[in-house]
Amino acid sequence: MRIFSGIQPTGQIHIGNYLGAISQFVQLQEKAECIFSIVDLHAITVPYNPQELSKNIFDAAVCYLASGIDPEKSILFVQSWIKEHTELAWLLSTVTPTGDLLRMTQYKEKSKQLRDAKAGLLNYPILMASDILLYKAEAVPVGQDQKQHLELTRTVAKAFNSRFGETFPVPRVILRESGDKIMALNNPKKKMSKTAPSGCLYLFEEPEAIKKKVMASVTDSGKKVKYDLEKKPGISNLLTIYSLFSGKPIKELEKKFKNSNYSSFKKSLAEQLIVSLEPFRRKKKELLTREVYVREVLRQGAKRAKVIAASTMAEVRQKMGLA
Ligand code: AQP
Repeated sequence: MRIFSGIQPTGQIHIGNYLGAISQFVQLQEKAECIFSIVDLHAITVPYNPQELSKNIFDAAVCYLASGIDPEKSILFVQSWIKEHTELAWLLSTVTPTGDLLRMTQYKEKSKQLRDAKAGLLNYPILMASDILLYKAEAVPVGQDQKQHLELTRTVAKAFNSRFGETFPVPRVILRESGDKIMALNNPKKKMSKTAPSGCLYLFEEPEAIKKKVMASVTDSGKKVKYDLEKKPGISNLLTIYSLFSGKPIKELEKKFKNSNYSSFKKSLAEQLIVSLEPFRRKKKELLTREVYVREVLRQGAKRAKVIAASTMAEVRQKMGLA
């Protein structure tokens, strides 16, 4: 099975990105052919600073490697280095219904915040479809927020296949059963999001900051540490995080904290996170001293990705009558 997924180099990676997406990547690389990208062309669909972007691309590579992506097992590369992504995106735009793009929740939300959203933001899901289809991926591990874009990718693949003949597998989404939508620490009704830093707990956060953020996280007025998404979204989010990092089922945690108040539960969660995130911090520090190695991983990854991308494009051009 071939897998594709990406992360945007739009700033520090938070535990939502890790639990929803990257932790799945690390497991999948053991049993599937995995291709992971730093999707920089997606990152430029909203206002950005060019100097920061190039630093963020390097940091995203460090993050992938520090999280356990093994370049011997997976292909890791920067999207914009492979020109076929943008070429295929243009070709796929000719089979993508405009109405579907206008209906995308992410476009609606982000364009509302921006006032003068650009065409790139509207076309974002076509580029995402091209990322996936270029490698003929059969499955795509993502967080819940990307599920709708994946559905559009499926529509695009089917439309292309029916117009030009069987070319692309119709990829399925792989969502984590729990952890596919980690909520913001300061607002459990909103997704933890890089664009809202005050609600984020970052993967490489230092112990003091972990303690401070977890202790200050928003919960409800009740007293019981119990999973109840409707009535206790804050505590439920913290229980999910605790469970995923400790490997203990939520039921077991509820039992453990049956007689505890929120404060001692949060203290224990902070301690768990400090221990669980330590290896990520250590690995990141080590990788930051090995810049040449990190850049070489990206170079080799692009070389391998290019072979697959070029072969798909030759087929697509020929099927579309462009050869
Ligand atoms: N809160 C989340 N819980 C679970 N999974 C999440 N993902 C993002 N937020 C959560 C998943 O992380 C992967 C990489 O995301 P991205 O870099 O493409 O950024 P994004 O989806 O736009 O989400 P961000 O990082 O929080 O940025 P903004 O601020 O733009 O919303 C994806 O698989 C995503 O589903």
